Amino acid sequence: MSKNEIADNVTEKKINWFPGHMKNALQDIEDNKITIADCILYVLDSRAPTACINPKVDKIVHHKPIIYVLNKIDLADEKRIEEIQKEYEAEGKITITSNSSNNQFRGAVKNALKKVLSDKILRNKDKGITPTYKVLVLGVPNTGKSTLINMLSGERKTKASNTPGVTRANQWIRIDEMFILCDTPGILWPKFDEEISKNLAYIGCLSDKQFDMSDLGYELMKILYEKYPENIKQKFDVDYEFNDFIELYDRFCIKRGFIMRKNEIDYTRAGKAFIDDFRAGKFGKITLE
Ligand SMILES: Nc1nc2c(ncn2[C@@H]2O[C@H](COP(=O)(O)OP(=O)(O)O)[C@@H](O)[C@H]2O)c(=O)[nH]1
Ligand SMILES: [Mg+2]
Repeated sequence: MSKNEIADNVTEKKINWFPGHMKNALQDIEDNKITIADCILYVLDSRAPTACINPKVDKIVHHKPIIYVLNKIDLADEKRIEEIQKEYEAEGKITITSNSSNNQFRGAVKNALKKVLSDKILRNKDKGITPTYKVLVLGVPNTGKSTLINMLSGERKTKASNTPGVTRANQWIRIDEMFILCDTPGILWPKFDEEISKNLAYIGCLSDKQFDMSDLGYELMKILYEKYPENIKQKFDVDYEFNDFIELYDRFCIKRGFIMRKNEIDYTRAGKAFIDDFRAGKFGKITLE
């Protein structure tokens, strides 16, 4: 198949995005966790934050205070995130930025929790009680929920991994004398719009097995070239003329040495490598939305 045909192809295969264990976890959150939670840390990936907002979760948590954590800020376009924060705040959402891998964000996240619960904390203080507040940590797979809890507690209390779907059971973890946090498995929803599913795939929230990596890598590079041309030009020393992006993409593949026998380009290996590079931040700080 030529790259032209690949580009015209639809990337997704028929996929069940909402397997039984996610359905059960969502039910458990709805039936048990949400009633006792004082507030929610809703962890989004700053490279595609709006794609991480789950319409199914929104329906069940709207009556609790929610802090939208724009996480992985170290990999994202901070200017664009400032704009997105303004858009969210105009909708009445409370937002903070975070890098779960960096302890320096601990204070800011805890302060946001204290702020969002300030009325409750004051009322309890007047009554002379200092309860432990319960915080539910939600988000699609791989946005950094477990890493955030570990960072806040200062210990590795919950397992983090760069493969989506590692946290299965809901676990409560004490982070200090004031808060206990519940780590939840990432929850998706059954039907995605195509752009949302691609954005979630690029940032690693969906299983790669569900995608044709050759298509996914090509489409990502095309988007990056449109949105962040300088980053890509610098990375690949683009100083030559080209007619369309397909021609340029072939040059990227050749430059990186993704060639098979008979001088054919190995699009699968190239696609996967470009996706890995993007996820590792090798094309710079990028936000896709
Ligand atoms: N660069 C960067 N990586 C992060 C950040 N937060 C989490 N990660 C990484 O993202 C991957 C998924 O993290 P994890 O906490 O398991 O996500 P969860 O599925 O939401 O619990 C792991 O490889 C983490 O090291 C962050 O703020 N910045
Ligand atoms: Mg986890």
